[in-house]
Amino acid sequence: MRKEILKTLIENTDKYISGEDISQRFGVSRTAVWKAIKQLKEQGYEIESISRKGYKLIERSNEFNADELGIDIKSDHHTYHFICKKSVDSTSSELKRRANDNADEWTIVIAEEQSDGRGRLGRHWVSKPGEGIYMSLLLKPDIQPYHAAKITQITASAVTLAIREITALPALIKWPNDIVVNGKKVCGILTEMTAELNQINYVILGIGINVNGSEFDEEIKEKATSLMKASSHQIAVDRKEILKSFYKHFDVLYRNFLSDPSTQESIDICRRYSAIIGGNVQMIRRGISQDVTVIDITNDGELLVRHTDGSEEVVISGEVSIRRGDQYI
Ligand code: BTX
Repeated sequence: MRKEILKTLIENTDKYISGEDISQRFGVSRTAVWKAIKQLKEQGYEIESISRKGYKLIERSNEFNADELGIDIKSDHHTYHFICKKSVDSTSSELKRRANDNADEWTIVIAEEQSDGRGRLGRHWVSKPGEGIYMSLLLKPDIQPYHAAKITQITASAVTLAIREITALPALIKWPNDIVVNGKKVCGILTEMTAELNQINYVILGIGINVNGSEFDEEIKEKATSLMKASSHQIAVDRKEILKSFYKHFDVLYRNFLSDPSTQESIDICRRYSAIIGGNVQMIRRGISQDVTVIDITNDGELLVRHTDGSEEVVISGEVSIRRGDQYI
């Protein structure tokens, strides 16, 4: 009911809609309408109520709200199940608990902050309240496990396209799992999977995007930026617009991938917007740093590099970090 009323208010933004109209439309009492409006106000929606005129939505809540995301983000092919939290340890850990409890595919956990946001190889992801998108998505693809690495490339592609579409910032992909703007990291992707030999049980895609942060902790301030900080006008970016655009692109790329796992669509995007192809970088593997030239991303989403002795090597994503000089990239 609350979701339907919110939808009606959003569709009639800038207009008053009477309590009588709403109660007739949904066959509920005026008191039920009043209660739903009160709940929406508590969730941060600014709604004006004037007697004899009715209700008008003045401003949407800044926080993520599962009802609103469900109204704004839809697919013709599946139903998203949004779960929005004020605070969690990690959206990926929370989703894993739910996945082990049989959560549906396309369940999405989003939090305003994480107390224990996780990166790769046990690293930490700084997740300050309200400044970013901290989100995990549950997928159950019917594909061979060796194709799963491509899901990270699909995600990186969709995040990059969304950032470019909404902010016009020159976002680039730092293979395998980071998005950078002006050489600094704005997004990290953590892909986790549980699988049998020939079958994937589930994949949890964790995505962290720095959207509106302006100050970063000492440990990351040299390498991190946010979409707002990187833009010349320094105006806050609407996190929900980034999300909408991300799911629009992800839906298409992921569906094409499921119908043909050998598709090159997202690999081509990762090549086009690569931050490292053609560059000389340091590849750090198990604590050892090697100077290499990045030649290409292979059709399977691995990195093709040339060593200083001229030999070439295909590198898989799990094992390396990439740096350029003393810069992050
Ligand atoms: P990563 O291991 O490639 O990157 C982690 C490294 O990035 C850290 O060691 C630190 O140096 C740096 N870092 C930490 N926080 C930030 C930040 N906010 N901005 C820029 N750089 C940072 C990347 O791992 C994958 C991160 C995924 C995060 C998402 S958030 C939602 C989901 N839940 C969860 O616990 N993790 C994922």
